[in-house]
Amino acid sequence: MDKKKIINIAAVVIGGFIAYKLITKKSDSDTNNGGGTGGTGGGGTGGNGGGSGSGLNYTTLANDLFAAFDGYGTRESNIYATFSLLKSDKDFDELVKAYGIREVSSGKWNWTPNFTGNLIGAIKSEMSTAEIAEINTILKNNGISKQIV
Ligand SMILES: [Ca+2]
Repeated sequence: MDKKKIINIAAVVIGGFIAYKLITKKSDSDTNNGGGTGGTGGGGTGGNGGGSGSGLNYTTLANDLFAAFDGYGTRESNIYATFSLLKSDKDFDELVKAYGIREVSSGKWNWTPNFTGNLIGAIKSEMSTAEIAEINTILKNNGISKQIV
């Protein structure tokens, strides 16, 4: 085998390899045609959360309670009515949160000092043990595990 023949064989092998690559490349590009679409869509916008559940306006309820405490005496029936609207522990917690810390006047010229504190403290300041027990009964009957203690 002389050198010329080896070169010829090499040329054929290389030529064949190039031809093979060209064919392979063509078929690659054929299969790739039309690929790569998709990917649009995406997941929608996701809704607006769940609302507050009971639809109660806790600020209004807290204001009603404050009005019932403030000044001379206490409007107990208003307080019972407000607590009877609560239907869950969350309602109770939200009401306490909405009330925050307030100063309840003991009444003009009243020697008793004003009470400043949260809802639970105001109830204990304004109401008797029996009245607090009445509120706790209302809470329990409404399926609320919280109690005023
Ligand atoms: Ca009062």
